[in-house]
Amino acid sequence: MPAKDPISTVDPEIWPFMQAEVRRQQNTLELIASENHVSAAVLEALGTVFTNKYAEGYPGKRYYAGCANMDAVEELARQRVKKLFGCDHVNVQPHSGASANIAVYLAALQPGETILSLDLAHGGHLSHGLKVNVSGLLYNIVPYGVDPRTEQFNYDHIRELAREHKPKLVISGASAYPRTIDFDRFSEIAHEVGATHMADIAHIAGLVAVGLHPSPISSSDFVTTTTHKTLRGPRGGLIMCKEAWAKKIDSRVFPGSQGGPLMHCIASKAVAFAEALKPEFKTYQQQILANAQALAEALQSKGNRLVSGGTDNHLMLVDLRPAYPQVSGRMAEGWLEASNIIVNKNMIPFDERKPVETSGLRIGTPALTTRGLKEAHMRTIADLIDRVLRAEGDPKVIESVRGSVAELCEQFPL
Ligand code: DSN
Repeated sequence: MPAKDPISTVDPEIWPFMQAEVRRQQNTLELIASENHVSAAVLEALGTVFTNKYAEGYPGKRYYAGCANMDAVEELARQRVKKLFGCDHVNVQPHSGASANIAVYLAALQPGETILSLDLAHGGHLSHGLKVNVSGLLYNIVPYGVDPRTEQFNYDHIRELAREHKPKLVISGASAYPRTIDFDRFSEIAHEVGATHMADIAHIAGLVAVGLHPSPISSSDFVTTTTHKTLRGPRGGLIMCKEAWAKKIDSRVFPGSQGGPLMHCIASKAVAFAEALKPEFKTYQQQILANAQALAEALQSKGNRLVSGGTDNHLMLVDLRPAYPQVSGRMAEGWLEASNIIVNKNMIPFDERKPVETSGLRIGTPALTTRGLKEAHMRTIADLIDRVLRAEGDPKVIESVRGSVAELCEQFPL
């Protein structure tokens, strides 16, 4: 429906910010590993009248009348996820990845029971056990980290921790881990001690969907993900599980932890899943990986140290200490933002700086790959990043880099 009263007229206060955000996204290089640019169709679905409807319950079993179209859309979304990932059961209602994880905890655990999960400071996620998150408040968290030498998982050590602490739930998955995750090994470790295994594939869901990263679907008990990172859908979450857990998972999402589903988001998720089922989506994921390799190699060739020595996926972690000992992640993030290159500061394993300062940068390629940038552009970007960091934020260098960024952005309109 064309807008009769456009936002610019109805709310002239908010409209300039919306325009400014369009310009910001167009005029910056987005390298935050968890962000992406959705298609026009995904965006259009978000702004539909599905937002007007309450639809508590599930297809065929709603608490309000008038839900026939909700049922059809949610069922389509579910069928598409099943096809995409090959799972037994899926719940597409979680409002976010964190909400999806909470629903799994409510299904798999009693308060006070133990979760074995990756330390946030080693690349984990706050919903996997941060003290001030519901996961850390309700459950006993035993963290595992990466090996100090390889900066990768040491599965034997994780197994020892599982044997010692007897968790009820083992969580795999990360927010800042550049290497392939052996999900089957995590399942073995969990099942050996009588625990269940939840794989949170939020970052790598797109890669998993097209077979470019091993899938946890067959070996794990629960798989959660967000829908907006490499999967390139709207902001949201979902849970996949074995049939035996289906009823419990559904009841822990609604009414356990959520009320009415966001049906406009579910419609938009369905559109994104349809896009992900197309052959072009695999080509896109392959290019994400090729771009990440090119960027990693170019950064390394300029003397930057990458945590674990490189990347297998869509992201890399730059350890700033060897090349720029005086530069923290916070400083680097700020100078790069001033240059219109958007990355995020990130803890590196065994970081001596505080989380607000950090010694690392996390850099990912999904968003720029969506815009059409290829390996040669990644080499240019590595050069621009390196120039800003070596100049320690010199305004003249920032000004010059902004010019190069503007040229690149113009070549690749959103
Ligand atoms: N905030 C997300 C990330 O950047 O990885 C995780 O939820």
